[in-house]
Amino acid sequence: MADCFSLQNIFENFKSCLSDNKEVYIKYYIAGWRELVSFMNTLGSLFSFISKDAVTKIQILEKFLTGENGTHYTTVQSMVKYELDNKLVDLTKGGNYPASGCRTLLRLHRALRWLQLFLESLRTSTENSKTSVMCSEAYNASLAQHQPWLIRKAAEMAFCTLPGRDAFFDVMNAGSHQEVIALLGEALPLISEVYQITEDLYAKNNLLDLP
Ligand code: 1Q0
Repeated sequence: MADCFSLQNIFENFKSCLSDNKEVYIKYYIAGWRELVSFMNTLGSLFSFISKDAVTKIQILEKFLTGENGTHYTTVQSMVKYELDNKLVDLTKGGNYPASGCRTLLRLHRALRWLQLFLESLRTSTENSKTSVMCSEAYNASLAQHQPWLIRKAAEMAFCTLPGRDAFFDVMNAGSHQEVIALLGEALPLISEVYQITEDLYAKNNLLDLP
């Protein structure tokens, strides 16, 4: 796994996410997450509860995408419209659709905010910066608000085992540190755009708090 992973692959997928009229293709969105998960799998077993959950969510979306109503799941925009028009989304707990596409993608969307913050702090970090600190700051400013105490503690424990900044740059497998930083600079605006488009769409449809 570690051998075939590269930062470039992740970014290619997020780049392919955006259609000409700025819709977000679910196919590439989940392909980007698959790459991230394969990277996370190289980080050790303390991360496996995170990657398992991410894989479950990816699989739910894949199933919709390849299912009989798959054409409605081409983009995040078409999914939101289809699921809302057909009342396939639980707006409160305890309904018939606890694993809708909308709520499942929302979980990955929140994690994308974490990724954006974390990569931005990696990009602007200095030799003395600690990945564990960057990671947990990004987490506290994003995902942590949506997660219970026990998960937050388990996540914090896993973050403490992250490799140091230099080793981290190396496993990203994208050349020298300068090259990694340059690549991050190119990629972050793309990730931010995908994030913002999804965020605006969810906000407009009152979907940001789906249970
Ligand atoms: C580098 C370290 C990676 C750290 C990942 C930070 C995310 C922490 C998330 C911890 C919680 C995961 C456990 C499950 C939580 C679920 O309860 C929650 C909500 O779902 P639900 O169904 O209960 O309502 N699920 C989630 O919030 C989804 C979380 C998905 C996280 C996916 C993270 C994938 C990360 C990949 C590694 C990124 C490496 C970054 C550097 C890459 C550079 C090339």
